[in-house]
Amino acid sequence: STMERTYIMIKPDGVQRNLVGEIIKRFEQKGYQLLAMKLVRPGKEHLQAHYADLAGKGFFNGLIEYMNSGPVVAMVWGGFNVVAEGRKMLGATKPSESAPGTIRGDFAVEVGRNICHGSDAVASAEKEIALWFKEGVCEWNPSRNAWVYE
Ligand code: DAT
Ligand code: MG
Repeated sequence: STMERTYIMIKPDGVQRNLVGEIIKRFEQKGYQLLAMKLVRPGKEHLQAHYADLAGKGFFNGLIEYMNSGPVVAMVWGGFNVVAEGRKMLGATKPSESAPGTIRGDFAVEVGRNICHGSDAVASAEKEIALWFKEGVCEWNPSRNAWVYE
């Protein structure tokens, strides 16, 4: 579709397993633009707000415990169709269904330890960016854009 922004997060297991650089590398090499990034441990209330849509699920409490177990890397990436393309790069929610070559397909085994998050739609991306980056993001014009976009 169009130029978009998405919220990408490296979950506590991704941080603990030293996959931060690997995951950032894939988005950076693809040609997407880093707009914001921080290492944070925001607490349960914030994580419950992030996953509010899943509050009725049986795995919700376990999900919040897992997400609260250590710092996460919160990022905003921009680019053409980056919401859907970013989800493709992460792979299916269940690593057992994630294709090899995707982040989850290459580095994760279980759904409850799937190492990364990506917004599922433009509207939820904007909601998540507002939740995680109340301070706003960084506006800049990458000089490489002329070599990524025609
Ligand atoms: P995604 O992260 O691919 O957007 P989701 O929004 O449906 O998937 O769920 C959010 C997270 O919750 C997911 O990354 C891992 C966890 N989760 C989802 N389904 C689960 C299940 N059936 N059992 C355990 N954890 C699950
Ligand atoms: Mg989701």
